[in-house]
Amino acid sequence: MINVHPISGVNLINALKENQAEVLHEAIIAGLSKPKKTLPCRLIFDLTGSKMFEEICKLQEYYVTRKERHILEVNASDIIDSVGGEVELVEFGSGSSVKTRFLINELLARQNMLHYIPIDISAKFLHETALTLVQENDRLSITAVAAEYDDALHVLPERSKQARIFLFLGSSIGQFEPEAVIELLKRVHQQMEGYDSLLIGFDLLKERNILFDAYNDSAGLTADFNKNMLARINQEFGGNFVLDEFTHHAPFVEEYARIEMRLISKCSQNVSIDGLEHPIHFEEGEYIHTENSHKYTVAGFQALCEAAGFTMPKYWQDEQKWFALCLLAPTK
Ligand code: AVI
Repeated sequence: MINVHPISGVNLINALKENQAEVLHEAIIAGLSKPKKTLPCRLIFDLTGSKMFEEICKLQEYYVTRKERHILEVNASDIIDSVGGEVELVEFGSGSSVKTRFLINELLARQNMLHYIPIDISAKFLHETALTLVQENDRLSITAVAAEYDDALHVLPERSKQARIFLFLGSSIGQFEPEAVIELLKRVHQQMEGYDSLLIGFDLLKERNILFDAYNDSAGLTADFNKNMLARINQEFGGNFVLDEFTHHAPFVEEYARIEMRLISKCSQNVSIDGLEHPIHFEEGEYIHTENSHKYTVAGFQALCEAAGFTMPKYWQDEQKWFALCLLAPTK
């Protein structure tokens, strides 16, 4: 079901499924019923989770946002030069759009108006952000799309004559397993014209202790963010998780080159959720795998992009080579 309604200069397209809660409920039960328990990572970004993540982004240990912001700040002009011409921006997983502002400002210095199309699953957060952005700049027109990435691809507003820059910032691509990255990029490719481009921020492999500290911060914000998934199950799906009976742990798993977010049961316990015939049993030490964050070399990421039909004419890194932003062009 798609609703389009303008609120204070922002067009909103809501393509979130009406039975979203039901689908999520089923995915939660399916994941927790597996021998190796998992939770769907989209559970992490409700309004509370999105706001918690904003706080994580300010942490010294969580370098991801800082590095990417720096790359964008220093290279915004070069990035836009590399694209050329008047464009509109489509951003997947836009969150607070803080870093996107560097590109927005650069574009508005070159063109009169900019159509910005942020896509996010947290509808409330998306709307709040879009309203703030249009209030900040009257040469910006926004169509905010509340949707999962794949659904968004089918409800994007009709294009103008301008080229489009599609954006995946903040290492949001890192949540997907490499094969899923290829498939997702192929689907984005199908929606692209030869003159469009794709800009992706991805996190680079680095010393393991730096990676570990970024996802196991000393203030415990990432732990609270991870446990927010359990709190949501309690509030929205009639769960009775005791949050203190779980410990957050996010190791770097060499085999998959990724950080795995986990919640480890501190004791042997049972947890019930509405709709479950029997409670779910946890052994002491057993964990729920809640999220992945894949790390790459530039060459490794480039190989995935090429497999999806793109070339990588250019990329930018910070001085320490901790994070990279790459520009992709579709091969037609
Ligand atoms: C949203 N995503 C890019 C974050 C990351 O770094 O993979 C999620 C995150 N999880 C814990 N900290 C941050």
